[in-house]
Amino acid sequence: NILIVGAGGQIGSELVPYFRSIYGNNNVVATDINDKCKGTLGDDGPFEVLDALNGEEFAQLVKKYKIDTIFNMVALLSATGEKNPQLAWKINMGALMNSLEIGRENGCAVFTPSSIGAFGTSTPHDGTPQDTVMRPSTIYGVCKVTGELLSDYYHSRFGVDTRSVRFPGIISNVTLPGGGTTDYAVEIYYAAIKDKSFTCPIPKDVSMDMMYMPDALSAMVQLMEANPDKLVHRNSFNITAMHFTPEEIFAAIKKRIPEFTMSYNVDPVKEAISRSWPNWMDDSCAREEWGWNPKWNLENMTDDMLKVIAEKYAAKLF
Ligand code: VAH
Repeated sequence: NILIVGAGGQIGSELVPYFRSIYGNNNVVATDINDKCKGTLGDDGPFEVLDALNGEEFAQLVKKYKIDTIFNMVALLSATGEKNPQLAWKINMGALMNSLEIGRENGCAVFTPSSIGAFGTSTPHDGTPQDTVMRPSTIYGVCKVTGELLSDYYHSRFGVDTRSVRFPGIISNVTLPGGGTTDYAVEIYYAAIKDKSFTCPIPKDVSMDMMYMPDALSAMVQLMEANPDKLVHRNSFNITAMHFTPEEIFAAIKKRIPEFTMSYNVDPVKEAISRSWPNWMDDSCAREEWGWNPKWNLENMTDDMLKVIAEKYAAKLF
C-alpha cells in the first residue's frame, strides 16, 4: 500500500486520485497536517491527519495500513523558504528524515521529489548535467541537495529503495501552488482567463524548465515501477518537458487570447532565485535508465490549461 504525506499540496492533491485510479482507492492512504483537503482528493479512499514531523504517529500509520511505499511530498517551496529558512529546514528535513527512518524500519520504498532548485549559480545553466556541481543559494535548494544525499545514503548504507526526480516548475489547474518561484507560470493562465492581463514577477529573459502535471504524475509511477537493476542513478534524476521565458508563455497564450496583455513588476527575491536555476536541464539519464518521455509541451499544455480554467471560471470556482 502507498502512503502519500502532504496530500494537500500542489502535487499531492493530484497524486492521490491518480494513484487511486491505478492501484485502487483503499490501497492509497492520503495524509496531511490537517483535514482541509479531505474529500477534495477525488474520492473517499483512506485519509488521516498526520504531522509528518511526528515520527511516532507516522510509524503507526505505516504499520496500520501495511505501507510498502512512502511518497513524501511535504515541503515549504523556494520563495516561502526564504521568508523563514529555519522553519523550512525543520519541516522539509524533518519530514524526509522520518520518511527515511520509518522506511528503513518497515522495509518501505521512499520517493521524495528534488528540484531544479537544487542547482545554483555555479552550476552550468544550459544543458545542466545529471552529475554536476550543486551549490544552491536558497534554503529550499540546501534542503533538496541534503535530501538527495540523505536518500542516496539510506540506499547505500541501509538498502532502502529510495528514488527521486529533480522536478522543474510544475504547471497544473487543480490546486494553486503556493510560494514557488515558478508559480507565475500557473498564475498567468488564471489571469489570462479572469483579467485578460497579468503582471509578471519574473524578468522577461529568464528561462526555466517546466512540466505539465500529467507528465509529472506518470514520471513518479514510471520511476517507482522501473527495474532497479537498470538504475545507475537514484536521487535524483533530472527530468524536464519544456523550458520557456515569460515572453514565450505570454506569446503562446496571446495566440489563443489576442486581447491578453502582460506587464512586469519583478520580485527581487524571485528574480535572484530564478536566475540561479538552470535555463534548461539535460534529462538523458532519466530517458535511458527508466524511459522518461514527456507528452506535454507549451502548445498542447496551453490549450488544455485555458480550456480547464475557462470551465472553472464559468462555474465560478475562482
Ligand atoms: C518552486 N515550484 O518554485 C517550486 C519548485 C522547481 C520549482 O521547487 O519553488
